[in-house]
Amino acid sequence: MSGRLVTLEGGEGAGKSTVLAAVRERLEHHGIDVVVTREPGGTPFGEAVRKLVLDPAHGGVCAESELLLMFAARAQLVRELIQPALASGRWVLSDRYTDASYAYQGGGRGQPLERIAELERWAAPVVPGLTLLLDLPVAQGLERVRARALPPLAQFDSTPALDRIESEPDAFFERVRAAYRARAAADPARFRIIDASRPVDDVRAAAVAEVDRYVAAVRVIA
Ligand code: Z5A
Repeated sequence: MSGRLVTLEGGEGAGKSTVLAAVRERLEHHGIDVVVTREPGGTPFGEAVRKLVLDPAHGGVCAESELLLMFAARAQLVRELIQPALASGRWVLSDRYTDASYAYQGGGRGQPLERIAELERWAAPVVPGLTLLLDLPVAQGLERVRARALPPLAQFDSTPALDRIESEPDAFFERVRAAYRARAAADPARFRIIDASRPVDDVRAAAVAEVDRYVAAVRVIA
């Protein structure tokens, strides 16, 4: 089998990190050699960009800068990790990829989708074979993230430590969710929507079942 790119997407607190290990294990169970990465990040340069772009100290960063930084990190990741891995027959499992730019910078910030598509064609031309979209109501996801971000001594300080994007208002995340769902509806062959509002074990089981179906389909083609 040749290499494939599998991506996990979703809004805040959807459970991507929680599901990632199960997806990786399932791919390995099928005898697939998997490289796991994340966005923004995944390379030393990309991780430095991640720190910069999520730093709440940069509250005034404009949407154009944010979009370009996401693609700067991604261009490096594609060339340094994704393309070499796929070329050697390995699979890549990424916690977020280009769909996140359509959702956050497109839906959330209102950047033109055609501009994002142009950046994608130029800087990140690798298309995922499977994208698992973990979808849940915004309020439920934010509740999870805010609970996680509470400091250890929350009885003395109840201000959650949120990054720059997590600090956006709820309406921003409603637009992000709508943009993700629109992308999934437009490309049902690639996307699988998973109801992430359920208990962790159910979400993991649904993700693993989608991985099984995808691997079986790829083996038929190969
Ligand atoms: N971003 C962007 O704007 N444009 C781009 O192109 C890209 C990214 C690539 C960093 O991403 C930020 O960058 C992100 C989008 C933006 N926005 N922000 N902020 P990230 O993926 O690193 O950060 P994140 O989306 O904020 O990840 P997250 O909050 O860690 O979400 P998650 O990985 O989906 O969730 P989790 O860590 O697995 O779970 C969150 C909490 O919920 C945790 O305490 C779990 O124990 C709990 N949880 C998880 N699942 C469940 C279930 N099923 N039930 C109950 N509790 C659960």
